Amino acid sequence: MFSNKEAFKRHFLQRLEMMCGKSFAESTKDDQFDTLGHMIREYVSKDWINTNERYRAADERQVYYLSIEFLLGRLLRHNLMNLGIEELVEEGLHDLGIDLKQIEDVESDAGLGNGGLGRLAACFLDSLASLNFPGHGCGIRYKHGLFEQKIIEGFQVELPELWLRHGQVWEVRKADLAIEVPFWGNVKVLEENGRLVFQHTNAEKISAVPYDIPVAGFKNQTVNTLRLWNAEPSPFPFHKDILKYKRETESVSEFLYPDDTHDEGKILRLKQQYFLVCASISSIVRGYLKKHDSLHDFHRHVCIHINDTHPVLAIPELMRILMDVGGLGWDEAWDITTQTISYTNHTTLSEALETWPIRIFQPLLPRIYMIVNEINERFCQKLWQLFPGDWKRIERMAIIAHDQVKMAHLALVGSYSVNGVAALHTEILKKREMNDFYQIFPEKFNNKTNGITHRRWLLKSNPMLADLVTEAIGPSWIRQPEELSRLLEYQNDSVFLTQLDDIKKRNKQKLADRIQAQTGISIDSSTIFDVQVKRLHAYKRQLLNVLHIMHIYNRIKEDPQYLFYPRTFIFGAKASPGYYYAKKIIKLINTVAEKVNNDPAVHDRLKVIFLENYRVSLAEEIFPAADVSEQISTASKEASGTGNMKFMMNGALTVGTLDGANVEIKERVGENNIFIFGLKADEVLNYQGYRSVEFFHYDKRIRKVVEQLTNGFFADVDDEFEAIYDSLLMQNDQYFVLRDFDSYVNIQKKVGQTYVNKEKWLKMSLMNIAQSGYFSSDRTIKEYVDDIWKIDQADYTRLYH
Ligand code: GPQ
Repeated sequence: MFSNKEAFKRHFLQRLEMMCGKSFAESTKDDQFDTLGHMIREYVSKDWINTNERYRAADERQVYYLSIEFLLGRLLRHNLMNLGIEELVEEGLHDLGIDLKQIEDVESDAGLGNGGLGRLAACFLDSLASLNFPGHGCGIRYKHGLFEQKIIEGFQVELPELWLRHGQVWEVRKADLAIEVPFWGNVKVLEENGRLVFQHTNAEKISAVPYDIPVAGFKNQTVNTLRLWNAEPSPFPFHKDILKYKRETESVSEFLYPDDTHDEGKILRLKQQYFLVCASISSIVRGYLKKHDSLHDFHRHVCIHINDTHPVLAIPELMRILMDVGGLGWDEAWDITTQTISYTNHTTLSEALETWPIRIFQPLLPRIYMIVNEINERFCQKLWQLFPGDWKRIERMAIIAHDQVKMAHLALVGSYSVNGVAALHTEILKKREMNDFYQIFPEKFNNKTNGITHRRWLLKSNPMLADLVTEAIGPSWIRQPEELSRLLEYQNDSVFLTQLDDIKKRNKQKLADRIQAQTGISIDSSTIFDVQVKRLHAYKRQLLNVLHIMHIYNRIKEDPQYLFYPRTFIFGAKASPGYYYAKKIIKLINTVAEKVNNDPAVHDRLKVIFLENYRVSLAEEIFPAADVSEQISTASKEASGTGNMKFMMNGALTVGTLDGANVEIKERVGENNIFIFGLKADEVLNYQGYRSVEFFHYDKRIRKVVEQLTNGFFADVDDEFEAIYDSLLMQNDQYFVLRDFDSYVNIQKKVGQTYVNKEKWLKMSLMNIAQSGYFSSDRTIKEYVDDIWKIDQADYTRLYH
């Protein structure tokens, strides 16, 4: 049906009438999207089946990437592109009077994630498939992904997100493959033939039903699987209150990250984690046993990767299956488990490391708790042998301590590989946060600097730039992104640089049009587009950006002649619904925007835009239009960042601290092609005697902006920003905002001065694009494959053409 344009048109019209029961003339955009989506899904089926058969026959090692988040975004154009039928479909639809762009807009983002961690998982799936690796995702099919953000009078308001409202064209429900997941109940210990047998009795069972989404590689006929589990009532529930049971069951896959301030929410989150793990591992084992008659060699054929600690129960769950179902003894089960599981850590912030109170864990997962307890006992014994009498150390390192189960410790003990997500981050893990563990398991630790799929973040989202690149250096960069470095030949080519400039201008104008349509605010595309888009968090320091804007505003007001290259500051950020402080920052950004945008005194020089509901599809419009990329976290706090890479790949210049992957970006582009400022990680980590009030007293620029938070400067919101004021002065500015203020103001001045020199700016921009190939997730995935998963590459090299 996609063999040529005419055949496509014919099939499309036929399918549309059959599916929707109406004529083409009566059909809506939704109908057209659905029809096209179903056609594509069916089209991939053949390759999907073939891929699975190929993997089965080759008996290759397969990877399962377990993640509580998969932030996929939209899939229509992505699939068309990867299947190599984009042009044909676009033209065919055009003949029928349909604009593919409009059809694309019908699709809701699959927003099954929060931010970087979930988007990384989505990029990895794309790279795995595009490189022909047998790697699949396992996640949860949340009914509601991350909330939809509305800004009302400057405040964030959260609405439930309804991505499944119109059904999902990409998924295939496989009810026959459902798995029963047990919760609560008791464990009976029996003795059978001199062996202990553990029976989980009186459990409440929830049915996990898989919905499979095909993950098509880039023009290579490989189609891997993302399996998302849906929670449904078990077909044979023995339950007194059946309605309550149904409600409670369905709630397990209802929301991503339910509010966990109270026990009820905590239980739900832990339930989700076990639900994901139990269903995924059971289905992996079931598949494995189709080809093998025992589990002794399981680890030779299966890798289970856990994306942060949310799926760490994979460790005791695999132990349980190996022992209770497979009949293996503890030692063998432990050997297999610890050769199967690998783990990625995504943060050094200790407050972000998960722990669960025993009082919740034990009753909900009685058998799993027994196993964790045993792992802990054995580990502590080992520690005792290594460090006899060092109680403090053993207490620090124990998996269960102070009535809490520490998930990161379980991950460190039960996996064979632990990786950080950028060089600096991994060093901090080894030297500080996880140093105790590094001392006893140095061989487990390794770094895998994050990456992004250049297919979505350049080829798809910035077609004009992608075409220019291909015209210049040919298409090889699409399969080998490091080839982008050949663009350096064009550094002194003024025609090329002018084209680069022209594309940026057009992308900026497109974003300006969208902003105008959405907010009614008109912005000038010849100003510098200075962008900070990411989750809202104190450590990411959106506040530093805002205080700088307030300072610029003050400067222009004091001195209308103040030399300042006109700028449009653009923000996009969701705050976690329970994160009071983050929500205050959103209100502050919007309040500053309101004031600045309506003051004729700064009219042509300063604009502030807060883009509502930041998400993958919006991000794809923003990165191509950015001049400046704000990566200004307090050094040592951002594990890697991945937005930084997307900006770079689209030619924006980074204003950043030496944090996360910014360090490696700087190494690649050289210090003259990036704007670095602020304290370094070791300075932050070893800072002695910081007193933020001193900066407030001695720097009058700081005093002025900080006072403006509460002195009636924003007339109608007098006490709105007290919490922010307090964080800076009363709580001694934990994230060194005031400490880095001066350095930030200076570097921003340099940004403005550099931009004036258009040619210089364009050369810097080109350098960033040219060096961005390293940050493709293809490189990252190859490193995971070579160093961690050790997948046999024989087949892949042959197929990778
Ligand atoms: N990250 Cl722990 C998340 O997006 N969510 C999380 O819960 C944790 C980390 C991010 C991290 O902050 C970024 O620096 C990384 O680039 C990203 O994970 C992917 O590794």
